[in-house]
Amino acid sequence: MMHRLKYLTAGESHGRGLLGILDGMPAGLEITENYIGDQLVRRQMGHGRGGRMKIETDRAEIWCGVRHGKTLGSPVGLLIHNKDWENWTKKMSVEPIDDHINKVTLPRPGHADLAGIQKYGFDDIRNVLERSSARETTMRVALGSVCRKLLVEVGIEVGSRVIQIHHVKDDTPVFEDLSPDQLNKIADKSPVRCLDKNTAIAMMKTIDEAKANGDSVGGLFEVVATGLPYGLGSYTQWDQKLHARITGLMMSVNAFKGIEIGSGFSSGTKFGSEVHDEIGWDGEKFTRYSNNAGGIEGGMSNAQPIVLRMVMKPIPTLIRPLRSVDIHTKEEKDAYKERTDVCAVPAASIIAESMLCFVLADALLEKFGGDSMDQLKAHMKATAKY
Ligand code: EPS
Repeated sequence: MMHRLKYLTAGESHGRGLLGILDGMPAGLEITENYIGDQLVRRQMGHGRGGRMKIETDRAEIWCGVRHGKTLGSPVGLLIHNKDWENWTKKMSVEPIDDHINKVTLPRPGHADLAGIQKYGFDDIRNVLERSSARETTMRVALGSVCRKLLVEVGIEVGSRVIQIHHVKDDTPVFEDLSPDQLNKIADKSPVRCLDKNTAIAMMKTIDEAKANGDSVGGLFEVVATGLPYGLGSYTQWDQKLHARITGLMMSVNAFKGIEIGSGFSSGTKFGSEVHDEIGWDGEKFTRYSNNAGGIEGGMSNAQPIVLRMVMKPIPTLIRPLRSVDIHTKEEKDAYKERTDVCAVPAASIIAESMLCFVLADALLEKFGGDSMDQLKAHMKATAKY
């Protein structure tokens, strides 16, 4: 789904750390560990997070691809150490060990556990859960922030906010004159990344109640991007379509179960005349009277803000576990439980921002090209239409 950029992550949740490579970035992009670190801090926040986030202070080291603060055009390599590793050196030892290690044998409904052991033929669910853990999204946010920096340099901003936790909804519309950066500044001050203070309090109460019941909750969030030119993506082939590329990357994130673009599912209950965004002319450029399309028409950006909504299911590790079966004895027992998050929806909104940054940077480089930032900017100045 990526055409010009490539990225790969590696690493187990309680292993030494996470590795990431981003290939295809042009030379001359200014990037620092502090810039990446600011995004990692945002991913660690949120009411309802578990004990792990108290242990980690996620920080990405730039190992390669950058010299004197600027990208070289070579692959950018990042490394994030897991602080928790020191508590897991035996259980997660790379070398064979003689000590007895308790195996995880009770698959959690909703997690990768059962399908994972069947697929790989493991007798210990830990071999599955270490990599399938959402810990991996730390590296996605780190690499995604390099893409974000490229977008910022050409005037594209990406932001998000939480609009629902369990049954508690925030119906506050985002004002048109609020930029994604301003949206993030307000949302980041809320422990649940929600714009309305009273709704945020109700959301936190719901999270606390779920915690008291040994349960977990999911929710919905909105992601927006502004400053886009016409024509990212294309209508000419299935894998060129911008919305297919966005949804492909978004749905690769743990626990993301659905995505809407613009007016999304609600457009199924409306007439065409109510859904499609009428076109105007302001003397210099085309304008729109609405943005129900969410910034994408015919698989291309249409110079309007991209507006997406995603749903995250409740995290499947439950402190009051569901029924399961021991993979060795076939006895019915409660599922495996371990330290977990009651709610990770605020963090999920940051991960979704990062995924959108990958797609937009990729589509931008595909359309405008350039081996360096100067070339990319010159190509955009010469041909981009807004
Ligand atoms: C996460 C780290 C994990 C979990 C969470 C996300 O750390 P640990 O397993 O040590 O508590 O907190 O992942 C899950 C709940 C899951 O089911 O995968 C992180 O860094 O975001």
